[in-house]
Amino acid sequence: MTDCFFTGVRIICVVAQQEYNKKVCLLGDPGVGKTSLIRRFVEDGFSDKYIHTIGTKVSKKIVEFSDLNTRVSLLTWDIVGQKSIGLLESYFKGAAGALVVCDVTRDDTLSSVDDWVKNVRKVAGDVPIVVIANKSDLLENAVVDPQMVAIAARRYGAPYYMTSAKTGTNVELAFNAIGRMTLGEPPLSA
Ligand SMILES: Nc1nc2c(ncn2[C@@H]2O[C@H](COP(=O)(O)OP(=O)(O)OP(=O)(O)O)[C@@H](O)[C@H]2O)c(=O)[nH]1
Ligand SMILES: [Mg+2]
Repeated sequence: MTDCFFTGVRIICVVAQQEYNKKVCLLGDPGVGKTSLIRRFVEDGFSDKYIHTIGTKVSKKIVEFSDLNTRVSLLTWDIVGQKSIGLLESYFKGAAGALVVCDVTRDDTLSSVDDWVKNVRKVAGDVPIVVIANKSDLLENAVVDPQMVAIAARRYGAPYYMTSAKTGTNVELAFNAIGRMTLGEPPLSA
């Protein structure tokens, strides 16, 4: 909405900030770091303990895109990484986008990315995707080649980010990217 005021000398127009709520799902095999990425993004924290997610947890963080004069309440949906579609249907419903996560120390988690993208798009439609290759701090154990991540991401028209929930590297960038993409805007590059 735009309000205009006549001050006697000039007309001043104030464009009101736009506000949106967007649901974004975290997908990926068990243990890739979905819960840890959300914790880093929302609370700026990390724990080495692995506690399987049971049920669904929704967290909220407001993101400001000043260049777009827009605020987005990102509702991040987290569940355990099991692929049985019946269980996941209600989780995917209404998603405006998805962050699909693999673990750079486990090759099979990159192969699964394709299934996760298909499953979410089957329910939510052709929503924007961001591919995340997580645990980039574990350099000595890395088996996933960033080039392979790039090739996978290109198939979905998605950007990709090498992240570490442990150190925080690129986490904010990846979540901001999906936020912008839910508005139909391109992501900022890494
Ligand atoms: N070194 C390192 N460890 C990580 C990172 N992200 C997550 N972890 C660890 O990996 C394990 C699994 O992380 P979670 O965030 O629980 O994984 P998840 O994908 O939510 O797992 P499910 O809920 O079972 O699907 C935990 O021990 C985390 O501490 C990371 O970036 N670097
Ligand atoms: Mg979890």
